[in-house]
Amino acid sequence: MANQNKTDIGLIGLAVMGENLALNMESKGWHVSVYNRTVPGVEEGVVERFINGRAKGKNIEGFTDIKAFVESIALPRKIMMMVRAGKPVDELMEQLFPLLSPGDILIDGGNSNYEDTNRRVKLAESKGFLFVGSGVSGGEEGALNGASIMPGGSEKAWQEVKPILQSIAAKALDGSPCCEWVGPAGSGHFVKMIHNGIEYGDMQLIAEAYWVMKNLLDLNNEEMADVFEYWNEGKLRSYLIEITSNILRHKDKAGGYLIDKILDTAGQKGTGKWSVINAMELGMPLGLIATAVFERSLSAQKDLRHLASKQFPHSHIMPVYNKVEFVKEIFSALYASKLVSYAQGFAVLQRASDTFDWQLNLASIARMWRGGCIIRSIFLNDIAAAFEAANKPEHLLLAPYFQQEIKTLIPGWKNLVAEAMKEELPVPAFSSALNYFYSLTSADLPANLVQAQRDYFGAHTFERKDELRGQFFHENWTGHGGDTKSGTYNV
Ligand code: NBP
Repeated sequence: MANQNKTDIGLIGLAVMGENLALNMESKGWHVSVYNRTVPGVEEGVVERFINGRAKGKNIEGFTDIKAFVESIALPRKIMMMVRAGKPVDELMEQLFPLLSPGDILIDGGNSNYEDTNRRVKLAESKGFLFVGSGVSGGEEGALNGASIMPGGSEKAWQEVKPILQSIAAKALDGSPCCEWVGPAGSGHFVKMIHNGIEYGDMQLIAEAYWVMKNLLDLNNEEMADVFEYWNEGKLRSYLIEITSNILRHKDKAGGYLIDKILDTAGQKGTGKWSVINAMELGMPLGLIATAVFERSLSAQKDLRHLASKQFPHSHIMPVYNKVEFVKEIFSALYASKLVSYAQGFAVLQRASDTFDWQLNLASIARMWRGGCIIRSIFLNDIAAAFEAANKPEHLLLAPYFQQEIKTLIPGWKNLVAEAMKEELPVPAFSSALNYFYSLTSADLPANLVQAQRDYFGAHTFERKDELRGQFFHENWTGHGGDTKSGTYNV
């Protein structure tokens, strides 16, 4: 590379992501410096273990001294931090600042909160450095062989980091790297957060499809795996559908299906929750992801569910279904609900872009998610195409292609939800999506009554159908209330 003595990039944090990213970079021809904090007696030897192990014989230099590490990197330095999100990133930045030169670039590849990234971009720039907050998706495998990388922050850094980040990114089927500049400030981490939220939604939807097949059709694991395998050849083709089929077929050492032995309590690390909190802050519906997050929380209340199930045993009519036709309805519910989830997620991205003036390119984001990441799927091609159309749709579901798709899916989708409700089988994400769809497509909703109630008890005012928009009225509903209005504001 350009400078024979100095390295091209430094990487801090040799846990699972950092190690694999360093190896990925090296395999693309980059000369890499690595550093890991050494906690005496606990983490001693992390760097040595890597250098003498997986990095042996490779163009990777290991450092246990942070100053020597920084000095080993060519100017302007590019230093990628792959450490635990939160305080560790701030601590590391404080350690690095005195060692850096003007124009050096810090890249945070961890799952940082985008508001932290907003703050860090400003802080680094105020000191003459550049800061890139980049979501990285794809886990261990993606880190090693190609991840989906979503960088945002100091735009001046992009030309410098682009060759390295694009070289280690996954490639979509058309060969384009799943890494493009997202936008300013914390936009890269915001996009990664919504990616993770969508991942929660996809997983819940697939779980519901599995649950309906198992409980209403009595399909066995192999039969369900066959259905997912078949779906993976069509419009639902995606990483998560593919692994679901593999999971259903998997037998443990004792010879039984492992899926039947796994306790039904789901964990979470918080990015789904963050997506929902931020959507609420922006005043945007993100009901499908919220449902997925809450279903994980409810699943974790195993003892309570056990107790409640004894008191309210579900009654099943158990009609005999035409299995082939019913599987088609499950497909409709899954595909339509997935469309709703992505439409909601992209609408949140658009609102964030407008609110924070990020100028997000939604088509480019959809393309970045086509490879490397957990939600990769061919369906993202259609989303990119919809956002690239000359007449950009107001909402993804209003794009001509998706309008047609939804129209063909509605009969099966609503029938499936109705059947599941009659059989007392929970399908919260399928039905949340259907309710959102019906609300979205209702010119009139009962919010007039909500406004009347708000005005009745709190003088919160309302607009009228028979007056111009933007005028707010208060009614003296009881005859003994005053005329004083509450201020109009949104929270
Ligand atoms: P972890 O999230 O488990 O973080 C461990 C690393 O952080 C170690 O290298 C540790 O150093 C370092 N670290 C900590 Br903890 N505190 C530090 C401090 N104060 N100063 C310097 N270093 C510190 O590792 P990971 O699973 O590889 O994930 C790295 C980042 O990537 C996280 O933000 C994670 O959310 C994100 N991410 C992870 C995945 C995944 O699949 N695991 C996928 C996508 C993104 P030590 O060895 O000295 O303790």
